[in-house]
This record gives sequence, structure tokens and C-alpha cells, in this order.
Amino acid sequence: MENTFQKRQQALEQSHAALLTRKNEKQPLGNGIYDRYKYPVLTNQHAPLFWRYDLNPETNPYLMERIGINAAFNAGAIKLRGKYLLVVRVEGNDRKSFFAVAESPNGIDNFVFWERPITMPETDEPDVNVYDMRVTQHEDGWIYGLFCTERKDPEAKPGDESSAVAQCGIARTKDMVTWERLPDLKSPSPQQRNVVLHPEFINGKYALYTRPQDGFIEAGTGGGIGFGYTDSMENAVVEKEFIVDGKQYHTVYEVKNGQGPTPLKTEKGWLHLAHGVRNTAAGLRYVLYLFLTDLENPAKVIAKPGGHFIAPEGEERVGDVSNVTFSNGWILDDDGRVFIYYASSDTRMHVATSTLAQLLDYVTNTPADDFRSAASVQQINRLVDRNQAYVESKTHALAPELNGVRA
Ligand code: M1P
Repeated sequence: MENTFQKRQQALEQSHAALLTRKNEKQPLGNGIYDRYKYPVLTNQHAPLFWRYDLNPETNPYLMERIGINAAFNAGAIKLRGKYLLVVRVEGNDRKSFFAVAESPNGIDNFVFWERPITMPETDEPDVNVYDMRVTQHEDGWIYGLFCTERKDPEAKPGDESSAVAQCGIARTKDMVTWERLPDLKSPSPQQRNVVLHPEFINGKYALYTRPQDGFIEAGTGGGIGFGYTDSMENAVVEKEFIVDGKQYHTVYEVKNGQGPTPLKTEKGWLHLAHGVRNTAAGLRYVLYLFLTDLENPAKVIAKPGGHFIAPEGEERVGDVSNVTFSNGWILDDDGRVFIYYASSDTRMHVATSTLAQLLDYVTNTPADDFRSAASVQQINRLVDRNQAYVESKTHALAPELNGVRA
């Protein structure tokens, strides 16, 4: 028995080590805006063996998995002490999500989970489920984690075991290991998800991107990326929310949308990554899009390309909740590279890399959505005209030389 146990342990350890040290490969060609990579950066299989297996042959003679991990997705991100850190939404086979930090030396592969998941303190009203942390390094000196805290709806009718209330949980840390839990956000909306802290004070106040919603799934009369202020994060209260970027008929964000990670400060404005949701016969489709807001007034949109920036492709399309790309973490490096961490289909984490220069070019030069098919055709025709004019100008410039050769 011992021999079988040891062999199995060795095989498990080898396969786990091979997964953790696998080199990622940039996919060829790309779209010029960003590069995708061959392998996900994190999956459920990256979870440490010692989280999942009792490694004592006496108490686990078959070396069975005792605690299964179902998925690793929707990660917040931060670069700290030279390391790329993801605060991952890890979901157990029991459907409970929790947070765990995974670290990489280069941001694209070799992600390894820290020894233990984050022990997130609870409030007086314990969370049933926590997920989708946005990490913000605020100018007040703290690193904040804002996340969704979900509890059973107290108004649920007898027999209804699925209605829930989502609210914004708040915690802060200096080292990503020890977290201080603060009271949940209070806002006028019956439910909140996708709440993100702006990294700078605005007129001496903390600023929050919100996502007011009527129900747990349905944004209803709510929806859109909201914005509001609070005097303190120790007792965060947003009295009034106004919509920065709303839902809109027949777009990729017609059903709902939500702010992704903390916006990035650039010389042209605040760069935002968000998700948009549309309806299809096959269910909801989640894609990512970018927009830019004013440096002085981050609630004012100044540029917004039409359509999606990243949508699920290939195997990304399939998972626990298929046809979903979701992002709540990105990292801007000192050299201008941007690591965009996105999850596919509520199952696994990927990275796409770009640069601030490319993303600003994309966000300022991609045509905006003009909301009609005919207008989309006009956009293509304008581009064809410009390309023809350019080719002709090149030909004319070359013509005298060619004529000379011919003569
Ligand atoms: O299943 C897709 C996503 O659904 C929710 O996002 P939203 O609030 O925008 O609908 C979240 O539960 C998110 O975690 C999940 O990835």
C-alpha cells in the first residue's frame, strides 16, 4: 500500500510541478492591440496539492483528493515588491469562493499560490460567498480590496433557496497577507456588484465606481457603471450614485455592464477596462471593452471605442458559465507594458499583454459605436476611402521615378 501511495504521490507532484513551471507562449500575429497566450495562467489544477490532499498514508491510504477545487478565476491584480500578484477567486467543489494570492516572477507564467488562502475576516453578518476582488493601491497608503459579498435574501419565499443579496465588502491590507475587514458599503441601491475604488482622492473624498442593480442577476432599472463619493472607507457610505457609462440598446452592454479593475492613470485620461453583457438565444454573453475618462473628472467619458476589446475565443468559450470573459485585474509596469488578466467562462485565468501606448491608440482611434448598421457600413467605407487615397498618394509619389526608369 505504502509503495502505491508513494508512487501516486510522486506522480501527482511531478505533474503539478510541470504545470506550475510550464512556459507560456505568445500566440502568433494577434490584432496589434494586444497579444494572447497559449496557456491559461491559472486553473483549478494550480491549487497546491497540500490544500487538496491529506498526505498522510495512514489517514488517506488511497491518496484521495479530500478537498476539490473547481475553478480559479476573476482575479484582482497588483505588482508588489517586484512580483506580479493575482488575488484569485478560488471556488471549491462546495461552490464557496474564497481569495488566494498567486505570484509570478514575470506576469505571464510560473504563477504559484501562496501557502494558504487569504483569511478574510467576517462582519457581524457573515458572508455566505465572497468573490471578484478589485485591488486598489490608494494614495492614502492602504491597499484596498473591494469584493462582492453574497448572502441569502431574507425576503426569499419559503422554498426559494437561490435568491441572494449582493453587496460590496471592503477590506484593506499593507502586505496582502493580513486583511482588516471594514463595514460593507452602504448605498441607495438594493444590490451592488463590481464596486471599484478610484486610486486618488477627488476633492478630498474617496470615489467609488458602483453597479446599482435591482436584483441579484438582473440590473433592472439599475445597471450601468455608477459613480459616487464617500468621506471615509472605514464607514463607506455613498449617498448618491450617478451613471458614468450606461446600458444601451443593441450594444455589447445592453443588459448590464460593470467596471473591471482600478482605472489606470495616463497622460490622456483614466483608462478603464469594463465588462458588457448582452442577451443571446444561448444565454448571456460577457465581453470586455475599454473607455477613457477625463483626468480631472474621472466620471466623464471622453473616448469609447465601439464593440468589444476582448471576447471569448476557442476553448475560452466553454466552462462553468460559458461565453464569458471577465476582468477585474490588470497591471501597468514601469516600462509601459500592461498585463491584462481575464477569466474565461468562470473557470480559469488568462493573460493578454499590451502597452499603454497601444491601448491609448486603440481607445482614441477606434470608431465609436454609432448604433445603426448603416453607420457601421459608413465607418468601413470611410476607412476604405482613406486607404485608397493613401495607396494612390504613394503611387503618385513613385510614378515620376518609375516613368524615368521606363524612359
Ligand atoms: O457569470 C458571469 C459573471 O456574472 C457576474 O457578473 P455581473 O454582476 O456583471 O453579472 C458575477 O457573478 C461574476 O463573478 C461572473 O463572472
